[in-house]
Amino acid sequence: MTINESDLSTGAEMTWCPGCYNFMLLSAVKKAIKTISEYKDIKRKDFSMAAGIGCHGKMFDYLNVGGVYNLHGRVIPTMVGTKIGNPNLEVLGFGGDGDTYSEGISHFIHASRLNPDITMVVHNNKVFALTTGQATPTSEKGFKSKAQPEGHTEPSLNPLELAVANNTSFVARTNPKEFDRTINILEKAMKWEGFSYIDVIMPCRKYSGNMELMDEKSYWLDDEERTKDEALKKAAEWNKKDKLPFGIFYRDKKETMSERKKNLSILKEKGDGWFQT
Ligand SMILES: Cc1ncc(C[n+]2csc(CCOP(=O)(O)OP(=O)(O)O)c2C)c(N)n1
Ligand SMILES: [Mg+2]
Repeated sequence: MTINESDLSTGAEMTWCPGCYNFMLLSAVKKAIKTISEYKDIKRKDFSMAAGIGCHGKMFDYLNVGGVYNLHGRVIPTMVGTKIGNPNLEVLGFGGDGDTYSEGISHFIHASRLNPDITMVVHNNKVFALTTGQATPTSEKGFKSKAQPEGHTEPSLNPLELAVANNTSFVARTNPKEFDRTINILEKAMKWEGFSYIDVIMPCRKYSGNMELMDEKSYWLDDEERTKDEALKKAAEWNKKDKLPFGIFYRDKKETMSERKKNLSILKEKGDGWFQT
């Protein structure tokens, strides 16, 4: 039985600001889930999500999929635990840039090494939005906020460069305004076996400042495979005045966490999901 998009709505009152990019991302995620449920012949109960704390975390309130609403920064370990507990689940995570690249950065680094078959979506508005606009690791140097009235003094973290350098299995960037492309990237990430990471650039309408300018400098990468060096060069185009690449930067097909663990004698003895018993 296929999933209807209406089945994926909780009916909860939406409290995102009018025009927030999260509306488009939520809608793209629903479409991708529907496609993947048909492609993999799985049901709504076969999806599991983890969400962080912040505006992005409200995905948990609005997307009718089971899972865990986490502590700030702990989306990835929850997804990893979910996958270990039940390797058959299609595990999705929604984190913020503050959530993933600040408090959760160690989990992000280790996920690339562990390579669990999960899909991590980072709502990167370059700001702690829910707590009213403080700088995060991806905020640009000079970014002004109530907490940094003279401008942020620190340089920005380049998350895609970190991900590629760390051999993350699937690395992509999208913009929810490019709706069809976003759906396509989400679907490819969910089909990918391994740690799929998508950085979703999405200016917060209230606190991100001049991030809207990204529309003028955006361009899309072709679908070709890239070597690590080529992907690193593309990832290095970050905070450049005149260009910002989008699309799939890097794919590295390598052994997943489940594939490595399947040879453990305890799993051979007790089968998948032995943690549940
Ligand atoms: C452990 C912990 N640290 C800090 C907070 C405070 N806090 C709640 S939401 C938030 C901002 C989240 O920013 P981000 O992850 O970028 O998400 P956004 O709101 O921008 O989507 C912070 C710092 C918290 N709730 N828990
Ligand atoms: Mg944020």
